[in-house]
Amino acid sequence: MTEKNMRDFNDTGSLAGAIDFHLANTVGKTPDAASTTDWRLALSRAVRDKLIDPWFEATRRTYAQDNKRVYYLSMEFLLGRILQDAVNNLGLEDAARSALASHGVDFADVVCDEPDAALGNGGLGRLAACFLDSLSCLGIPAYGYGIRYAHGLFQQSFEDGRQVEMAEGWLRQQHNWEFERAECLYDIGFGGEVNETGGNAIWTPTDVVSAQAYDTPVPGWRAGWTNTLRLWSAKPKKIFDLEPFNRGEYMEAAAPEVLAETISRVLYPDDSTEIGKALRLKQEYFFTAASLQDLLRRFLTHNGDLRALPSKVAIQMNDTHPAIAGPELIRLLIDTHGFDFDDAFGIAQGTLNYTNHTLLPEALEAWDTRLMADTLPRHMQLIERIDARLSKDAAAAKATARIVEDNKVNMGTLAFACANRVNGVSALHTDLMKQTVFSDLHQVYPERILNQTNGVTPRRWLHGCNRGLRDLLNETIGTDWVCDLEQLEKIAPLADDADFRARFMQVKQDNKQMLTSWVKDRMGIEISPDAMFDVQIKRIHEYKRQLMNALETAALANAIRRDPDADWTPRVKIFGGKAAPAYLDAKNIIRLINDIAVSINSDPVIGDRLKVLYPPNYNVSMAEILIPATDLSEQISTAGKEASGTGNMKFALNGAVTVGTLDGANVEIRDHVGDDNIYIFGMTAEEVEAARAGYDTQAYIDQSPILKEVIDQIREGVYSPGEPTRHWPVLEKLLRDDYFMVAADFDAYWAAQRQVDKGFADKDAWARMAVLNTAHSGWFSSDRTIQGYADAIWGVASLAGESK
Ligand code: 26Q
Repeated sequence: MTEKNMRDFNDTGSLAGAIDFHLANTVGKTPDAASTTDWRLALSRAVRDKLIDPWFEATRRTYAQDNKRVYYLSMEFLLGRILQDAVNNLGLEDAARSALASHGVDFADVVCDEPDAALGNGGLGRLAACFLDSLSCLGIPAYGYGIRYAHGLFQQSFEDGRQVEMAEGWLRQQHNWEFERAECLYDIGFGGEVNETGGNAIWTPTDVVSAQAYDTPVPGWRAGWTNTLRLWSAKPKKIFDLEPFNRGEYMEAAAPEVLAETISRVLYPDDSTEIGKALRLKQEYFFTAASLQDLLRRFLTHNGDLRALPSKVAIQMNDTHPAIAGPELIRLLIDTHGFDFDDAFGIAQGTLNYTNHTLLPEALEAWDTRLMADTLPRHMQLIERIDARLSKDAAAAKATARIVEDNKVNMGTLAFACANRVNGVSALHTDLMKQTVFSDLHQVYPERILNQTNGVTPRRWLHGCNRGLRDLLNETIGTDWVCDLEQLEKIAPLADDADFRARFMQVKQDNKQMLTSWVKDRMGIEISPDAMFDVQIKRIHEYKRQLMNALETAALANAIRRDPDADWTPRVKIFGGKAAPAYLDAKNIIRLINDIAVSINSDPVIGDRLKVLYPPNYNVSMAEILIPATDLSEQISTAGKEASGTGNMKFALNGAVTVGTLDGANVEIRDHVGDDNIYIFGMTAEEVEAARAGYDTQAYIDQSPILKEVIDQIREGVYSPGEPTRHWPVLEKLLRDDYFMVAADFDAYWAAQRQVDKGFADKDAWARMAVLNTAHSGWFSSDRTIQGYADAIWGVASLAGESK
């Protein structure tokens, strides 16, 4: 950033003037008529203006230096709110606050008026958003590519305890952060047939839609560097068919528009179930093909020879959702640029990389060969050729690995075969990749798999969401931690300093007080900020075992009722998360949790010793409120099933203690914070697999009187008095197929929770643990993760701070 810009940034007067200007000229309101939304739009415009120069400057430098660039292809970018993040990154908070205050407007109200950009389901999409932030913070020239869904993740409400979904509509309000690129359009074809002429394949699609670009600037810290997130929106290729309209057939006239726009209309709400929907495949190809055309065009304006592509471009495929990039890039190289298959494959493979985010079989994408051939006939031909190549390599390594099997195209194998590097997202997950799902491929290409443990951006997940802790850290160790998070180690010695511990815990208490008011306002429930706040927030999935938490909650209520005067550690259990609309078992668990909450919260014998909350519509913004106020972070997935987790990192960073299994990145969190500062319980990944043979749920229940009592109560309808059979499906599933071993781990979980009770009762010891969790969490910055990708996968360097 130039000095002049820096001056502008810090100039309260200039921001206030810009807000007034935009309120009048962009929003068209006078201050006395302006609503909170009007102020938000005016402030957003004023802030956005300040991004423009640094954005142009970064773009200019990227072009001037012509260094290797990163393209991050992701179906999901779970950005959350943008305004506050931009204000924080630019250091404009004080200026914005006072400018609005001079009009009697509250900054926090304005910031909270913005709807979340919820273009993602959960971990994978939020990771992509953290990566964008870190790429900009590190000054790495990069583009995010995705889909501009008109409707993000559905909104959740509860009716009678049941999840009800409503369409989300973030674009119904003015969206201030993007620049529409009406001129940036690419044709995307579907269907049709392939004809050979003179040895050349000519694909003639039956349907063609346009992909139109929308650009959002992504500012790094103090806008030292700004990258671009380019999202594609589907538009009809032909503007409008006047003929049916003139005949009065208005629906027919609109049909092509509707069909085209359907492609980018809505985010699929399933986060780990392969549903094989044709529209989903179209979405995947739509954004991948548009992105590849766009990046090739950019490459070719500077470079004549596509053989240099791997030295100038690194493409990261975020899971298999963009895995059609392999065949598509090869197709473009052969059919448009005249390469032969082997050369095209070599260029593509040198350019592409693949990140795997799950080993759950139901989440591994596989498309019917019929659907693939119908939708993308030329790609199906190329997939067969890639497969033939793979099977040759496999035979040489005495392994078997095929892309096409049982009339399915296995997208994980395709992505792997077309990638230069393949990575897992935690140490344990990467080991399991090598041992299980990708063992054959690992044998064929033993150098290809590597690990890059996930991370989270400290800008949003500490600096942005936890003002109290931010200020305490700034005062204690200076401000460099924001972009160099391992500096947090400096507070580790202060865990022994009673004064610092008191200040640290006062911050936590203040955050809990704020959450207490929020809960009162939102849910009308009174909780005590002195209780332990015990939080499990994430998508509802059987492997994440919210059910185990719910059963433990009910068991704890039983224990309290039996002996109300014992020395209980008061707890507030908070659940948050959405279930995929078609995932009935997960929805049943939601209803059970809500029923357990009603029963416990209305029991005067239990009182303040235990409260259960399930605020609806958990999203990024809710996480930003809950995480800083959490004492206990629940990370209790069946070992071997959670690839990494990133919520676990956000909690530890904000001084929560984890109760968790040795799964995903919990293992590395334990390594960093130390055994004494985390509660680990349950079977290891190896023990889980060993326990599968002859697993008997009923036997585990019979051995555990505590669990058995709760199961019996649920069966008798204790939590659904008007309808005793309501929760039988949950029990039936558990008894028939406890695949995620809730029963086997229950007693260990219960015991760990009783240790947690004791731990929390010792205020000093708990404060020590909390401080050390923050102190030792610096490694979990996504800056460290991105530096790892830059060094080991992409081979790119930072341009920030380099001479112009
Ligand atoms: C696939 C096919 C059809 C429809 C939907 C999907 C689909 C969509 C989203 C499959 C998976 C996802 C998302 C997966 C996900 O979020 N995985 C999480 O990724 C995080 C970041 O690496 C990890 O921390 C979590 O452990 C992992 O569960």
